[in-house]
Amino acid sequence: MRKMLIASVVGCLSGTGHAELDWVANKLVTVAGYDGAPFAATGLADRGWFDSLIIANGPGTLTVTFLGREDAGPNTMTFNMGALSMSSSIAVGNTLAVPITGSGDAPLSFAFKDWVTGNVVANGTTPSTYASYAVLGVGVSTVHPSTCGFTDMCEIVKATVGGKSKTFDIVLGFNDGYKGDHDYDDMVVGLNFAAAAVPEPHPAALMLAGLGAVGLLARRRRQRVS
Ligand SMILES: [Ca+2]
Ligand SMILES: [Ca+2]
Repeated sequence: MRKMLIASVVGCLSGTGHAELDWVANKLVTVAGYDGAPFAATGLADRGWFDSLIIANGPGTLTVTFLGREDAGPNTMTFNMGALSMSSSIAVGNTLAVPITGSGDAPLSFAFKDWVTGNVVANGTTPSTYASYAVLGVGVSTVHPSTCGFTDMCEIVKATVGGKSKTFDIVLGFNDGYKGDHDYDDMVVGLNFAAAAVPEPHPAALMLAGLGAVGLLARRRRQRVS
């Protein structure tokens, strides 16, 4: 009994932070010829939000999962954040963990790079070249809670990776600098954000009540002993 009371008091002192990625949608684009093989949900995406701004409610950890690439004559692509980088030549399902240290809402400092054309596209930018990325699916968002209304969007967010079901906050498709298509399948990544646990204030009265109960138990124990 005493252990339970102490646990409940301690439990009041900490809580899990609010974990999510927000995004500010740019214009809707049609995705032509999406094939991002060998990602399980490919062939279904037919639209996305061009160069939308992705925002983390930091601090926390961003997990980037590689979900596929163009399967015909792919260029080498990377997804970069600071000194960390993920290449499009790795196996589907590989992840990159990126610590987010800022507090409050802040745009993620990522950039896609096409190493053949040299095009670099950063979060929320409108590039001067053909290269760009699009939000292909959204699982969690307070800014656009209803954007999973398209069937294809929902399916791509809840994908199968390595035979296991996996859900992503946001799925991004990068289109390389080649001017012949706009298929957004040249490098596809899934983003998940886990906010760091932060202390939450709790009414002092409840904590005092808990401590009082502990004291009462101790006094009863002393009475039993004596
Ligand atoms: Ca392309
Ligand atoms: Ca392509």
